[in-house]
Amino acid sequence: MRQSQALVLLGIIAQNGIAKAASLPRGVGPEFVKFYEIKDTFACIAHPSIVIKSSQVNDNTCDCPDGSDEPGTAACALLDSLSPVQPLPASLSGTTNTTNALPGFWCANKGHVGAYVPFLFVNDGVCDYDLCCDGTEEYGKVGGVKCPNKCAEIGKEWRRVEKERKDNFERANKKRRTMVKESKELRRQVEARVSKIEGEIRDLEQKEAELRAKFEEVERSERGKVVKNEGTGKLGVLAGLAKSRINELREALADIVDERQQLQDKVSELEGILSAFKEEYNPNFNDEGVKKAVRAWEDYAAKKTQGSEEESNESGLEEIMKEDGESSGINWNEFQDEGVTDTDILYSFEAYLPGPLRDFLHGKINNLRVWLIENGMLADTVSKEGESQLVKAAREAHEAATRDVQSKRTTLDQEKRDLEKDYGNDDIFRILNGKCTSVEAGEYEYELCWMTQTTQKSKKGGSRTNMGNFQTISFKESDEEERHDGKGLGRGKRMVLEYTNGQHCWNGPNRRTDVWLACAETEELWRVSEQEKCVYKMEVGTPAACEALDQPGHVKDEL
Ligand code: MAN
Repeated sequence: MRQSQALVLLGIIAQNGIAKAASLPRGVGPEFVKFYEIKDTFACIAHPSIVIKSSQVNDNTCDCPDGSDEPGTAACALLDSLSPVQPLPASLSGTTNTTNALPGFWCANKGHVGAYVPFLFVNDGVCDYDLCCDGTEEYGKVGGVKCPNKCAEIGKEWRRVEKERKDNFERANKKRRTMVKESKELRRQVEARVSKIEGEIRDLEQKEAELRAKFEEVERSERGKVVKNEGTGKLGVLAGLAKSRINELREALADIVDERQQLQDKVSELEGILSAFKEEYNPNFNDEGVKKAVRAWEDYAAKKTQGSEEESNESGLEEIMKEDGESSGINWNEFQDEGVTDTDILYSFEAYLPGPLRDFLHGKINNLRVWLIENGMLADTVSKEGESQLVKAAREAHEAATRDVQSKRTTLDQEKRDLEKDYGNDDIFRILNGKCTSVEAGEYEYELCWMTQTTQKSKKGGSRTNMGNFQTISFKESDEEERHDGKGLGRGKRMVLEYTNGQHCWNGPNRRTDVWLACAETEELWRVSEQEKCVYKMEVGTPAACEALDQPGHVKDEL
């Protein structure tokens, strides 16, 4: 008796669509399990106020307006917002949202990756192995179709391909890390240049100020027709200019000597290594390469002992680099303090005056003349064309210094702008900056030059057409099938380098190119297409784009 009651109960459970034991209604995906728990009734997922009998689940009739009562059949496959209004007891308006609450028929695909199959594919007489390798979507045997479970072999092949992609992705990522290091080093070099140039500018500005003062002084003195200078007379001015030039050259020489010393230290270190190598290598091993290296070292060492010229050069350089003074180099005072002025001939009577009085008088006359000229009482006889050699030299020296400062400032601005430029995350495109990669497509050869411009050139010849200048980095959504060779953008967010404002297109816009990037081990311009007239799309593989996790080939651990 007890046994027969139990059988009846089992029969009831078996009739119900909703799972009464461990099993679920056919086609329910893992995230929807909670809606199909053991109950006698079923509440439509998007309309829980609509409750139907659990036996109506998967009975091949669409009862819920959201199709959730048919997870395992194609009964609600054609639900869409254009469907006629459903009679809905719980809806006051009588209208419903007719979007299906379920994404499709769930194929568990044990041994591979589970997936949803569109409801229309359920029992349509076709084995959809690309989505449903276990063949469970064809349980109706429509037209005698039965789909054997192929998950073992499909899953194995899928894992092999995914592993290969994952390995590729990891190698590409490793390359990216190297590129990041190289880019960082490039940035460091630019920063070092910036601080060096800033120092040089400070020195040049100081020199420029000195030369300006000197020039103004010379000019002022010339106006009064009395030349009085740092030293006196033209010779004094020229001596001053020559002195600063020589100091400059001496400093440059000192820098070069320093650099040479560093290189010599390195050579000595390498010689030490080779000498130890020669002593320690085992001549009994018949390694031709090692023997050759030892012989080469011996020849080098023999030649080296012959030349001792370096030292004498060394002492010559030391002598040149010594500060100028009475005992070395040029004694500038001799030239600057000569005590002779250009107007001494005119004013030679001064020569008969005692020294201090002569200087006093000389200064006063000069100042008076300058004052008279500056206040318009005496004609300024010195025009630029008619300026003396002395003023000319001082002016030119000052102008040259001004030019030097300006050119350094321009270089500094360029370097600073470069530091501020957006080279992408981790400055990654710094290392690619200016490098180019090309591909032939149709009648053109296309070229992408990183961070500068894109161009096309007809294979028949002619000049390059600018297809855009690098403008900015953006991100866009790609929705492309993944390719078997991995050379494609796939699906997901992709980095896009926008090149705009290229050569004007006849009857169209200025050319522009969107350079779409995907992660790849090597830099490669995969393909180019003209999306619309003079608007181009380049698809490019590069390790630089390997940072995003949704890149094609990136494997999530789904198994
Ligand atoms: C050239 C090329 C083409 C472009 C036409 C537009 O032939 O730049 O890509 O479509 O000009 O006239």
